[in-house]
Amino acid sequence: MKIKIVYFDFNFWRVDILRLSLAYGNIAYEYERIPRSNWINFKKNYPFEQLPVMNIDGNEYCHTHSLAIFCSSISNLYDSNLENQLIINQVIDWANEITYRIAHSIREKDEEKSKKLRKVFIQKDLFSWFGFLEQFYRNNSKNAFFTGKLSIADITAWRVIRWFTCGKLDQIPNDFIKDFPNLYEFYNKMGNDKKFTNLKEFKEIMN
Ligand SMILES: N[C@@H](CCC(=O)N[C@@H](CS)C(=O)NCC(=O)O)C(=O)O
Repeated sequence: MKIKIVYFDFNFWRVDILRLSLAYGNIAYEYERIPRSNWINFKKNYPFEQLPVMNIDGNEYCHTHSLAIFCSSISNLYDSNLENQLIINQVIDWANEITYRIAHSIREKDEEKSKKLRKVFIQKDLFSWFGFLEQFYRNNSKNAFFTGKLSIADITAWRVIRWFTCGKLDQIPNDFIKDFPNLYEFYNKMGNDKKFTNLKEFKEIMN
């Protein structure tokens, strides 16, 4: 199978969970990065005019959740048990939900308006949506993983926590995750998995 992933020239959870999952499963892929500044010239070439896109044996596929299920299935990081599939899918949906909510402040070009939108996001959504995941993890996890063994759910939650704690999101303190002790512990444990941390994709994300 010939796989190519297309995304912008920056790291983001939507593409990174696909790459981390394939790499963890030792599955080779090509990676095409499109300069964000040039996107207007490329946008119309893609089925939903958004990235990430995956080209698999000459056919194009889109939407992070669908692509994550595909990548994790071939990497043995999805699950054949239907209840575990529901757990995994909800974590990916959570990642989409919190992304939609912070996106307003990221997309806003006017600096003052963007600051206000970020403040609203922090007051209204940041703590409640991380609180939802904390409770979800507490209710479902076993052996420190969402489904009892490493899956794309853990990779997704880890990558989104990394995004929110990397210090690049204005007004969000790096250590806010400490308010969610279960997620904080989960995040640190993922960083101790040598197979995971030795991936070149992991190193790129952490740099
Ligand atoms: N429904 C898509 C959303 C993807 C998305 O929002 N992609 C953003 C980058 S993270 C994008 O392509 N933005 C450029 C645009 O919409 O023109 C998915 O699940 O992957």
